[in-house]
Amino acid sequence: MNSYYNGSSGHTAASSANTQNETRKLVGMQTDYSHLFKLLLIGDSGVGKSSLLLRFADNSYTGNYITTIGVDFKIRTITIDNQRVKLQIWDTAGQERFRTITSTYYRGTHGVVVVYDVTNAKSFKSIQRWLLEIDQYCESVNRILVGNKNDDPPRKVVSTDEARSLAYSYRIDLVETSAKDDVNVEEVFTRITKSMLKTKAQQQQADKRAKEARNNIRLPNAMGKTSRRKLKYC
Ligand SMILES: Nc1nc2c(ncn2[C@@H]2O[C@H](COP(=O)(O)OP(=O)(O)O)[C@@H](O)[C@H]2O)c(=O)[nH]1
Ligand SMILES: [Mg+2]
Repeated sequence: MNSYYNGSSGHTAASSANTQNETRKLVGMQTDYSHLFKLLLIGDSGVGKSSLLLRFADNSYTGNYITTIGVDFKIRTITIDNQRVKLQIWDTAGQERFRTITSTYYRGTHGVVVVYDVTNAKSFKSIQRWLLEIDQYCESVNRILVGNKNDDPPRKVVSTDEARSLAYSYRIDLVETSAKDDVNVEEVFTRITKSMLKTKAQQQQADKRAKEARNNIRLPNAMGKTSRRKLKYC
């Protein structure tokens, strides 16, 4: 089944997935997953974002540029530590060429896969700019750096060491992949999903502690109202 959704309907699909989940909970029905995460693929045009998504979601590959006009996301559910995790993975519809990726695309995101092409130095240079953009839109989000097209050693111009040191300076993981030869693609999504699960558990703990603290002390603010500040994520 083709799980791509067209244009703006993707948002409807995303929110309707949440609503469906809520409805199922209300009527006591079982969902086939315990967690739903939104992931984004970000990076220069041509680095292989759509190819990575096709490989991960459909286990297929095409040697052509994939025109993703009007495309929103693909879904795959994976199991980690006995937990079913549904990943809703969004691909840019080529907007990255015009640098017009907007806050709408980032909204509600739990994780971002930031991709460069190991055979293209310019795409690696862009990484800092992409990371900056992610920071602008998301206060707290899991990120992973991916060096794709790592399947033709003579053409490789971004060394693993160079990429590793950039990843280290941003405190993020680096994985070198090949969507073409299916190398490390599962690894990328498994790793970031583990991080998202960890973050979610930490947030739930923090929320619980904050709730307990609020129940103990309610500090009035200048307007005499009780403050209920909530952390904003994406
Ligand atoms: N050698 C090689 N080529 C790849 C790989 N992934 C994608 N490509 C090619 O790179 C081009 C751009 O890929 P695409 O997925 O459309 O890039 P996007 O613009 O980032 O979505 C296509 O010709 C792909 O076949 C890979 O892992 N290895
Ligand atoms: Mg694409």
